[in-house]
This record gives sequence, structure tokens and C-alpha cells, in this order.
Amino acid sequence: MLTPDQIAEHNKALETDLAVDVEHLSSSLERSGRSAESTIAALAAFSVAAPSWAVGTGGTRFGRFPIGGEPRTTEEKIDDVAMLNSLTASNGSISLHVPWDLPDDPAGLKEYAVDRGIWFDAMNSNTFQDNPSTTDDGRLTYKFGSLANSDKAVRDVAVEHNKEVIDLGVELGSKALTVWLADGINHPGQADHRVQFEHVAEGLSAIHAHLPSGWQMYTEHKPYEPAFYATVNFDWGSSLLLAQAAGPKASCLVDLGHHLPNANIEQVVSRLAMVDRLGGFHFNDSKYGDDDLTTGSIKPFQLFLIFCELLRAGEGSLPELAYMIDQSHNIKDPLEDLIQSTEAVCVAYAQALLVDRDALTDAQEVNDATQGQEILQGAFRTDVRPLVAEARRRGGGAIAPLAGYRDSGYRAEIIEERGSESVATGL
Ligand code: LRH
Ligand code: MN
Repeated sequence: MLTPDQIAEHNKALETDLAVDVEHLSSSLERSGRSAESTIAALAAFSVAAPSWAVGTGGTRFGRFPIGGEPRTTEEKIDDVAMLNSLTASNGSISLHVPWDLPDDPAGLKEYAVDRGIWFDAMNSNTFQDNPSTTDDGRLTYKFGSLANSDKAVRDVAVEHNKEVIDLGVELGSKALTVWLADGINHPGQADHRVQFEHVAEGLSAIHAHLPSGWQMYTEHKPYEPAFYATVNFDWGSSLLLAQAAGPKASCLVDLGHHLPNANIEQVVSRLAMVDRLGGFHFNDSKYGDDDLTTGSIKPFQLFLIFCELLRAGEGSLPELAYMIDQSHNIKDPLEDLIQSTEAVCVAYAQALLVDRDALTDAQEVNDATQGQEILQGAFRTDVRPLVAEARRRGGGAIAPLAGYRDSGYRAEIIEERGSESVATGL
């Protein structure tokens, strides 16, 4: 990771211009009664987790094109996230996926991460791929589902796996478990929707019962893939019902890519927050399906509206939820993509902080749609990047993280160290 001196060296040439830009924006915001300082402070306190499975190269069923220097171990994934965080000062945690990440020495791994300023965010279980350690040495399979499987022995193995992931998370200092299930069917008649749902609800309750105090669990919905006719937890309604069935420590995780085209995700966020069952996010973007593209690269206005709903739910402050990125990097350098995604999340958050909520409420109460739209679009069309960069600078990060990353030669260095053919565990 880059040292504070290297970051300071990088920032030196950019600081003066940034100060001018911040001053200019601050005075224009002040004129409309908004504060640049409080926005910068909020950004400086914000962090979004990096997924361990996205620091390598992703692929599709049609191919995978390794970028070189991919992390070969969970330690090397932590190195990459630490490098990312040294540039952005906004990625202070990593979300592990088990068994893609299965440390022999959890205490050693925790120390390794702490030494690099990284903590462990929500753990992810995996009952969508058969794995000897989780399917009774292959005697059982998740081919026809895990928690929803008609075979009780398979359901029990899946519950056991989730409990083991929680136990590992406890050793690592994590405080949450995300349960995404591929469970579903490909053909009408293949299984009964209700029976599958009830099996999953039962399994999630058993997992919930294993949660230590202070822990949360998140149910993550997804309409399709790999199931192509019906997925058990296919939408926010099913996810809410499952979280309620599981117990009070369960809430819903919203993966932006897990919605059918034109779904109103900000309204889903509003509903789940309204019933206090919104647990967190997997940020990414998509044009069609679960494309796992760079956050904010296709629908930035939607991302802004989601943060507006979050600040509405938090009465002007961002609720304490699990903010995480979940992407698959097929053609770009994963670290560059994560830098851009983190920037997009921070920009959407900063723009949402600029919304004059009282004026918006006044406009809504008199059905002044035009004024309401003007208030939102005024904030969305404000170039807040100087505030995001200033928050980064104050947090010890790079004013221009992408340039900083490219100047560092990190990718060439890790290709040298890890090889051009190294393959990371993950998608
Ligand atoms: C499923 C998903 C889930 C993870 C996986 C890597 O599509 O979004 O969050 O387990 O990606
Ligand atoms: Mn996800």
C-alpha cells in the first residue's frame, strides 16, 4: 500500500487547485444555505466495503481474461484492499466469501488485516457451489438447492455451513452474515413455491438462532440466475418475509443488480427502511441483468435517489447499515474499477446531502412537482467532486486516486510478484 509520504507527494501538485475548487463550491453552496464543511465531514466518516471476490478478474460463461497479478491468497486480497484504501481513504473493510476465503489461521489473518488498517465486514456464505467441505465430501449436492432442497440432509448441511461461517466471522471480528441463495427452479412444476419458501424460512431461523449478540444477518434477494424460472428469494417482498421469519436480527440487503429492468430500487429502499428491515447494500450498476458493472456508471441518478431515500430514513443522516460493493471485473483492472465505484458512491452521497429537505417537503405538500424536481436535480447537477476529493485528502487519501494508482505501478509490481497467470478464488 502507498505510504502517507507517497500520498502526500502525490497530493502536493494538486492541493492548490483543489483548495480553489473547494472554496468556490463552498461559497456557492453557502449562498443557498448549504454547508460544504458538513458534507466533507460526512464523507470523511463514510466507508464502503470492498468484496474479496472482486479484486481478481471476473468472467462470464463465455470467457475469462486474467489481468495478471491476481491475489492468490486472502492475505493478498487484503493487500489489494489496503492499497485501494490508502488511495481512497474510503474502503476500510473487506467482505469475505467462504469457502473462496477459508483461512487456516483466522487469528493470524485478523492480525494481518488490522496491521493494514482493514477490518472484516459482513461474511458471505456459499451454498450455491458444491464444495467437499460443505457437502459431506460430495455425498450431498446443492444442485437442487440448499436451504430449499427437498432433501433434509442437504438443508442441514447448508445450515451447518452458515453456522461455520458465523463462527469464522466471530474469530475475524466481523459482525454480520449475508445469505444469498441461488435456490430456485428452472421449470414450472419442478418444485412447489410454498414448500421451498418454508424450507428456507426454517433454515434461516436456525441460522439466526446461531447469531452471537451484536450480530446481524442479511437476506439478499435476486430475481433470477442461476435459477431461470423462479428463485425462492426473488424480490424485496420475499426477502422481507424471510427476514421477518428468521428473527429480529435479520434484515434485507439490496444488491442494485438484483432487480428486473426499470424496477424502482429507491422505492424498495424506502419501503424496507420504513419497516426497519433495511440491512445494507451491494453497490454496482447494470444495463440489463446482474451485470455487476462499475457503480454509478449506467444509472447515476438512481444511485443519487437511493441516497436521498437513505437520508430521508435517517432524518438527514446516513443510517448505520452495511455499505458494500459487489462487482465482477471482466475487462478493467479491478482496483481501478473499485476506485471509480467508491468515487461514484461518495458523489451520490454528497449530492444527496445537498438536497434542501425542508424545501422539498414544502413543494411536495403543495403538489409542486416542478419545484420538487428542481430541488432534486439541482443537487444532482452539482459537481461535488471537489468535496469528495477534499474529504479524501483530509482522510489521508489521494486527491486523484486513479492517477495515484497508475503512477504507483502497483499492477506491474504485483504481476512481477504473483505472476501474470495467477488466478484469484471467486466468481
Ligand atoms: C449473487 C451475489 C451475491 C454473492 C455473489 C458473489 O449474484 O450478488 O451477493 O454471493 O454475487
Ligand atoms: Mn450481491
